[in-house]
Amino acid sequence: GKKRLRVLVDMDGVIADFEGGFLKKFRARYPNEPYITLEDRRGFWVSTQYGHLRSDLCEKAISIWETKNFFIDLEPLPGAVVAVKEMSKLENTDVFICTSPINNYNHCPYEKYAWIEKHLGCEFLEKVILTRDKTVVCADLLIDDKPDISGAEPHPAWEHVLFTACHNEHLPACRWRRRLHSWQDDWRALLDSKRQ
Ligand code: DGP
Repeated sequence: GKKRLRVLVDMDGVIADFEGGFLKKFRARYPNEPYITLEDRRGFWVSTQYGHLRSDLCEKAISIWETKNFFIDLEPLPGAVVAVKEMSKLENTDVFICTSPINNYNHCPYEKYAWIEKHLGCEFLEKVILTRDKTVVCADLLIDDKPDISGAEPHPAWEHVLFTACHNEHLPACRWRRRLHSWQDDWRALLDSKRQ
């Protein structure tokens, strides 16, 4: 097919290791507090699960990603940088990094741009979409680890492909939603399936 394709790639949990970075910094800052291993993570919201473990751990969790250098220090997920660079070099393919910053804007938006420049290169700064509502962004595909993506647009243009993460891997298989299991999975075939 010759159709030009627009792909939105989420950042945290898809190209940047939010969960690993969180756990490492939580354990370093609160060495005497209980924590949730990545194997035991359930549900998208980290603070919700920590709050269920013990109510005061909710705000302790939030303090981790509100601290300076949390977002810039995140490691790229395996294969992500190579995959996104290769994807953006494909013919008839426009790739955007579509990410929701946390509402505490002191460090997060700046560090997200800095992370993109550091790991993907300054040409990708042209491709950043910061939004709290991904449903109003028009594209063919959204690759995102968040299971429920809703907003002002009830019928988003994109097909949401669920990127597998520690918090969503136990969700039952869903007939109408496809997954990308990792960046070792066949993302080229996924894109080709949308070109028709
Ligand atoms: P996105 O992956 O683009 O949908 O962005 C979601 C952001 O929220 C990402 O930075 C991860 C972060 N996040 C994860 N758990 C929690 C939580 O419990 N509370 C808040 N405020 N943010 C969270």
